Amino acid sequence: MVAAAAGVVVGAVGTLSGCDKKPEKTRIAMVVKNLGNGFFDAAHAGADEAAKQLGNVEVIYTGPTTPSAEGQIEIINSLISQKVDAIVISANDPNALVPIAKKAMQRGIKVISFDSGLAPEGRQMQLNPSNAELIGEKQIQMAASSMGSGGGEVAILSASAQATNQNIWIGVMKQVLQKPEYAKVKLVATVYGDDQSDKSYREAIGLLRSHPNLKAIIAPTTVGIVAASKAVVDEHLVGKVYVTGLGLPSEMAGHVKSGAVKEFAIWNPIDLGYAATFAADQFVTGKAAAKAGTPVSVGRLGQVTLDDKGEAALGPPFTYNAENVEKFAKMF
Ligand code: RAM
Repeated sequence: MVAAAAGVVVGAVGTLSGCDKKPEKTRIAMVVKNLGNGFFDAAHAGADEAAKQLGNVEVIYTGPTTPSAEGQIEIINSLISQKVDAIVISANDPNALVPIAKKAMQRGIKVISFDSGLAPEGRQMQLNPSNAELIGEKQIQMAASSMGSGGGEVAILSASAQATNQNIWIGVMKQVLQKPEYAKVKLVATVYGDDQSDKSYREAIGLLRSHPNLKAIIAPTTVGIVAASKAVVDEHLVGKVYVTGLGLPSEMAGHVKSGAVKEFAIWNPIDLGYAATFAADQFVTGKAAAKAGTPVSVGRLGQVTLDDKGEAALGPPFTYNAENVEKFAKMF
């Protein structure tokens, strides 16, 4: 890896060396929200697995240091001049990246968004980890069952304010809270930790101090859920405030043990990175097309079908608790 511009790191592999000859390998760039996030490290491992299986694919793993659309725009510009074959991106903003993504597509680069999507006009396909309704509802269910039958105040600690995926899930959560069975669950605040550990921790402490009756924090981000759990432990609120949301078993096992978390959920991030990379190669080789109803192969995971918005989804999220978290902590 080399620093290509202030605050932006671009993988150095696969640059054209002095001549205009196109490299024989298919180069797929995975652009993540930001580097240093264990969730995306796992997705990267999945991308490498797909590349190995496909044989002729090289993965360029890259992303800004902090999750911003500006950082990703700069990176995509550089990938366009490197003439990569495909960009697989988890977008920091659904709309701000559309013009640069369009430019990439005009130059023949296939653009697939995964995890956090781009608006339809900015990509050939969006691969969701799971169905958004399921993900949103699951988190409300977990918070309600952690709080018990009396319900109480709940707050959301999200990633960055423009993140496509978190904003969709928060929208679903707000709708689910209208259901009569959640009448006693009251959402009192939504704050943003920008998928940065320190900011997420500060926001969590802020929630705990400004809402003394808070009974649960839902963090629909693997970075936020760790920070919120630590804040609950540090404020001596274990047993009074429960944290739940989306986390990596490897990062959460200790917090299930501490009692800050009873249960949390996630899908397999290795599979998600694998499937997105495999699908990108299908577009590069002309085996897949951006058309509703079209099946796209995702290798060992079978195939997905594009809906009328060009989206497809993998399986349902899985729930982790004291009984199974250690086992999965070894995987991701
Ligand atoms: C963080 C990122 C990612 C999200 C997971 C659950 O790692 O925000 O986009 O899918 O959490």
